[in-house]
This record gives sequence, C-alpha cells and structure tokens, in this order.
Amino acid sequence: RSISKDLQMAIRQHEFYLDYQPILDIETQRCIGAEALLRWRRNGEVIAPDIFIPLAESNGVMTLLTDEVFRLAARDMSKVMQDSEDFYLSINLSGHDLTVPGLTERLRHMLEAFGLAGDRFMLEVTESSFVDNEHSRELIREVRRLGFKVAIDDFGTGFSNFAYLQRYEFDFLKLDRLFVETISVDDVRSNLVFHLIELAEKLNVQVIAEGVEESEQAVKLLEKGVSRAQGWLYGRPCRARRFIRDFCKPA
Ligand code: G
Ligand code: G
Ligand code: MN
Ligand code: NA
Repeated sequence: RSISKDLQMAIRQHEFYLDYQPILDIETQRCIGAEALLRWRRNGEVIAPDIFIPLAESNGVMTLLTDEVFRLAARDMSKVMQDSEDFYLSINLSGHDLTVPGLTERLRHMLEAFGLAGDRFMLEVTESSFVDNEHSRELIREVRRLGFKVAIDDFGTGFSNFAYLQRYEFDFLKLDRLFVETISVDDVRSNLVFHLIELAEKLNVQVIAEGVEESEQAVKLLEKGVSRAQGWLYGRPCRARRFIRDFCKPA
C-alpha cells in the first residue's frame, strides 16, 4: 500500500493525537496557553512529527492532517478555551500548508464549526519553511483579520537575513531552544540571544522563549523583557487530560 493510503487510513482510525505543552507568563507563572504537538501512535509505537510531517507533505496528505489537528485541538480544548478569557492554543503549520489555496477558508470554517474565535489560536510557521513572497504576505494578513495570532517558530535558525521580518505583521517570535540554552553557559553566545530579543523589540514583535529548562534562564529572559516562555522548567508536552488537570486549574 502507498504511504498516502497509510496516512489516510491512520487519520480515519484515529491514530493521531495531540500532546500539549504549557506556555507561561514568566512573571506570574500563570499558564496562558499551550502548543499542540502532533503524535502518531502506530502499533503501540509513537512516531514523532519530524518523521511523518515530511511524508505527509510529499504524499499529498498534509491538508488532511492539518484539518485533523484542528479537529483534535477543538475536541480536546474547546471547553478550556470557552471557560477562560484569554487562554490560547498554538498550532504548528507546515510550510506546505501555506502554499495550499483555501487555507483561510478552511480556518474560517473550523472556527464556525467549533464556535471559537480566531484570537484563541496562534499559528506557528517555522522560519526555515517560510517562503517570503506576496502570497505569504497576503495570507498572513488574511488569517490575522480572522483574529489568529501568527508566530515565527524556531526563530534565529532559518534565515541569515532578518529583513523579511519588516515586511510581515507577525505577532510573536518563538526564540529557538538552541539560543535559550546558551544563556546560562556562555556569556558571549548569550549576547547573541539578547541582540535577537532587542531586534524583536525594535520590530514591535513579542518574544516567546522556547526550551527554558533552568530558572536562571527565565530570570535573565525576564530582565530582557521577555515575558512568555515554554520549556521543561514549566512542563513537558503531555496528553490533554493531564494538561488540563495540571495547568488549567481555575484561578
Ligand atoms: O514535539 P516535537 O519535538 O516532536 O516536535 C517536533 C516538531 O514537529 C516541532 O518543532 C513542530 O514544528 C513540528 N510539529 C509538531 N506538531 C505539528 C503539527 O501538528 N503540524 C506541523 N506541521 N508540525 C508539527
Ligand atoms: O519545533 P518546535 O519548537 O515547535 O518543537 C518543540 C519541541 O521541543 C517539542 O518537541 C518539545 O518536546 C521540545 N521541547 C520543549 N521544551 C523543551 C525543553 O525545555 N528542552 C528540550 N530539550 N526540548 C524541549
Ligand atoms: Mn512550534
Ligand atoms: Na521551535
């Protein structure tokens, strides 16, 4: 059987699920959102997205898979989003998702079907998969008009030239873990992180730090004006039920 058929079968048989990793306000330690991370449970083994996303992309199944992500997210998290005033869910889009016509329409339908507002979602686009052209610019404008927040994921690892940032209305930059981990070990390299943070500030884009593992990193980030973070210090990705139990306690 083809990979395409296997993936479609896996979607129908509910072999995909989402893990959720908390995103915190560093200062108050309050959970303000979650990143949804897709997993494929196949014959008892869990397959990571780095393996199956490229397969889905090259076999024409990515659109179906992204629609499944939104279905799973809405199923797991609608109640949390409705019960809270500002909790948001961050969804990863692949570079391929941005090139398929009709993404805005699919997102609009998804919001209607689940009765959720666009501002309850953030869309993450990895810097390396991002194609800087007029189509992308218009797409970002359209989804932001629907209320979605848009983040550049893995910021700092994709391009050597940040000029593209000025041409887009991104809401957030997710500072890649590779930079965050230099903060406590290396003064020279951590200077680079702080320059990236200043750059974001000048461009009027907020920063979310990824891969925060030590409280010392959180303290330094907060000093530099970064107020949102995710990482093992706060919580590892986990299933919805556990996430809601551990991170969505009523205030
Ligand atoms: O959680 P993990 O480290 O395995 O995730 C690896 C990468 O897979 C993440 O950086 C993320 O960009 C990507 N990823 C996770 N879930 C999704 C998803 O639902 N859609 C897409 N396109 N990428 C995802
Ligand atoms: O590509 P993206 O940044 O979306 O993927 C995030 C991935 O990073 C997830 O697969 C998650 O498991 C992993 N991750 C999240 N927090 C930490 C952390 O604090 N340390 C490390 N080493 N990995 C992390
Ligand atoms: Mn991400
Ligand atoms: Na990242």
